[in-house]
Amino acid sequence: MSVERTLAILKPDCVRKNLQGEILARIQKAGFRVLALKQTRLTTETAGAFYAVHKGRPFYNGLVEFMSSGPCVPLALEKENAVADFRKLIGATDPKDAEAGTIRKLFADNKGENIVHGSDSPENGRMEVAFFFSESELV
Ligand code: DAT
Ligand code: MG
Repeated sequence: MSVERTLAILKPDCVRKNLQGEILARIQKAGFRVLALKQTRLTTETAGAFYAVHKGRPFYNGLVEFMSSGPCVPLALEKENAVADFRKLIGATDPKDAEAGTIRKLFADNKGENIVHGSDSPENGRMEVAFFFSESELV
């Protein structure tokens, strides 16, 4: 296993529910190092660009609207096997399908508003980290 970077985003529903600290504590307890974090607000343009891979899907417009509906907290994380381990920590996209004890199972309302983003491959992890943070901010 190699050390990887992954991008997490505490989504606008997480911030609205004031769960940032609770979720960050779970991420840290699971052994992830935080290289960078900030609070920001995506516009429809930046949210659309971040999720460009889903353009054309029926849920795309709703996803862009939701992700730009309020502040979010992107985090650059590092750990051995970070991408797969983070996906395991957060659980399936739809909280109904997520395993017991996962972040989405515990805190998410539905498939569209599911508390947290996690990159799906090491390559996307690097690209998504770079979407939010410059190399000099990763410390
Ligand atoms: P994940 O976030 O688990 O990687 P994804 O990449 O397939 O899932 O989709 C990105 C986000 O889009 C997901 O977190 C929530 C939203 N989404 C995906 N499928 C959806 C659906 N069928 N209905 C509503 N929202 C959906
Ligand atoms: Mg995805």
